[in-house]
Amino acid sequence: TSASAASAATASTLHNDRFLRALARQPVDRTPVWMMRQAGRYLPEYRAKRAEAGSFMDLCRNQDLACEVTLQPLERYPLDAAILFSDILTIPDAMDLGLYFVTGEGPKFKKTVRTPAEVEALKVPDAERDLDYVMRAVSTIRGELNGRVPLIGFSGSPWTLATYMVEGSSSKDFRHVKAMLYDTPDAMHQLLDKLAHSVTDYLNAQIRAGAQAVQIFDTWGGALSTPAYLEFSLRYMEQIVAGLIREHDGRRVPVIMFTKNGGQWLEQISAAGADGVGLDWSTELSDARQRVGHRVALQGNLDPNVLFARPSAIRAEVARVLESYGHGPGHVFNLGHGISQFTNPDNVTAFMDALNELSPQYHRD
Ligand code: 1CP
Repeated sequence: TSASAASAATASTLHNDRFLRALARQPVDRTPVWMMRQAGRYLPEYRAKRAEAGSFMDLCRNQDLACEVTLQPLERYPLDAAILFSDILTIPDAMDLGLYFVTGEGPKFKKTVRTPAEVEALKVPDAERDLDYVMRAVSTIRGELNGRVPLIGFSGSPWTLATYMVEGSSSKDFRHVKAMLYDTPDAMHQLLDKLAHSVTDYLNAQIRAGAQAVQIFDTWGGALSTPAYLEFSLRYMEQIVAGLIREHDGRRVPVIMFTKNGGQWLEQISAAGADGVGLDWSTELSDARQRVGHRVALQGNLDPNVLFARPSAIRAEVARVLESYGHGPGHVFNLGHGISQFTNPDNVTAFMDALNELSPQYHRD
């Protein structure tokens, strides 16, 4: 197919490798940047495509539409990476839990997983077969990017996926999943182990299809106590990282681990085998850098809600985040969490302008 031919042709040519260099803690001319949820509802062109496609999952399942919306933010902004347009909930969907979306309420599942018998019955999907639409999107995007910037693949962490599967929807208090964790820890471990195998297979399939880096989103790890985080979240991410393809097409495939509200566990997270660690805005980069030493690159951590302020305030915060990390390599600029759907796209322009003007000085000797 044209997509696989194109990706074979571009395997060795990457015109902008700042993002991969920063993750390898190699020198760059300016700080690379991408934004969590950079393709999405804050962009009018995304809303138009989504209306045309029908539902969100219709967008994800069509490789040409998924490719188009992946590239939309790159047409507007000087981003240093693209991220696959998909969702973390594709895995539980492939486990036949019946994912659907209710406007204004977010994701829901027809079936939940709460008892040992329900965990036992759960199948581990075969990513190449059951999530083939994701792999088609990855190779289509790689072909269309044509080496412009690297493509990031992603998955949810086992714990974060489990919160949706057990609760059956988004949650604020995680009551069912925490009851399960404390009442039947063995069943919870079995669920997380199945998810860890599923995620490993899924990310490796994305890497084989052309993803040049992968990020594990542990959005809800920060809701756990310290011992529960180490036992039920970090341990399974570590298991995944140990099973990933780390070199493909002659290049290292870096892994980024992002636990929202995980700053207090940075020492343990940075020892879990990832190349980069994502930080939300509650952890100061200067402090984080001291704590991890040279073990990992750091990604983050502008508060996404700074983008609701005026351009001068956005610029001041971008300056502060750059100064907090300080001079030298190893910083990937990002938001501390996903961009809000209510963000004015012009404020993102102000963010990018500030970053590109202010960051080069941090990369001179
Ligand atoms: O169009 C729509 O109405 C759907 C909104 C939407 C979008 C644009 C959802 C539903 N998912 C996505 C895309 C998405 N989700 C991406 C790719 C886009 C990009 O980054 O450019 C990624 C990486 C995700 C990851 C994701 N989905 C996470 C982890 C990251 C995070 O923000 O914490 C989580 C928790 C989800 C679940 C999910 N899917 C969709 C929504 C609205 C949610 C969040 C629900 C909740 O808050 O519990």
